[in-house]
Amino acid sequence: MLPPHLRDLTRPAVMGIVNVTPDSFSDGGRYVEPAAAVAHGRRLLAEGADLLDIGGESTRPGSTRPLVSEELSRVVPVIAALVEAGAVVSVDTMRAEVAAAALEAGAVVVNDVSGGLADPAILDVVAETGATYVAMHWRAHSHHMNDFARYDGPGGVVAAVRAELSERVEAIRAAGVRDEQVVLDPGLGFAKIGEHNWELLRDLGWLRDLGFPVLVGASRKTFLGRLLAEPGPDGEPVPRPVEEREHANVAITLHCARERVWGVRVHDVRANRDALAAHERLTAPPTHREERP
Ligand code: PMM
Repeated sequence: MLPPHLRDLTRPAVMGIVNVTPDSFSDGGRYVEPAAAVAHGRRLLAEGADLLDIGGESTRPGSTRPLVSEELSRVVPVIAALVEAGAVVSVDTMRAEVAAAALEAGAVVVNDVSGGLADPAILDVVAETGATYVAMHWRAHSHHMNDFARYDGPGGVVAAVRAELSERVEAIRAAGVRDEQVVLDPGLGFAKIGEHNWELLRDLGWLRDLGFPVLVGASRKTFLGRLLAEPGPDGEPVPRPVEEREHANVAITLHCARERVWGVRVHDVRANRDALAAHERLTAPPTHREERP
């Protein structure tokens, strides 16, 4: 289960991303050395991250999977060091073996982008340990996920993602995981084109209504790059570089706050925490009566 202080927040929890990978689309290679990843995690903590999401497998479109041994050696030492530094740690993995080792090293959240489809045994690990489990909407591994970005049935992408997440909830329950352990995520960019992401985000009631806390990960994704594209020398639109997409992401974070989302998964913790501080202050009940002139 989530630590109590993260269950009762009056704003979305800010999950800072630490990708210990050579090839993530947003920050691939920058934190592949354990010491660099730990330093980055500490920086995100100092900026106010409520929890850190540590991953050793890139899910960028087209990427190939690391060996289990590679994934383990990337994430476990970084998790241990950041738990030691006082962080609440989530492990971003689709593998039961990695989830088990990460929990052993002190992680308390398993963030599984496949929602238990890639390695169903991960659900047994979650059931046995009582860890919090983020189940994201997913259809296929990254090397071919774009082939599955079709939502032609009635109700389009929203109806399909809701139905597929509901099926995952049934499988998660069947494995013995308790509802209090579960968080759901719409999986922006995973077997989805930009239009699908915007449709899913517009009004998150469809997801909230499933009855679980919601996590949203829009940070630096391709659909924001396309939104902010400008014409290049040949007149064709050039996507905004990954590190220049944060203002748009912050707008999505504020939308998530209004939509009563439980958490946002972000690269730039400072920018998102600052925006949420202002939003919280604006929406809090007044603390004092206006003074008379
Ligand atoms: N996106 C990425 C990786 N892990 N986990 C969850 N729960 N939700 C997401 O949207 C998500 C994720 C890919 O982004 P990255 O390469 O910047 O980490």
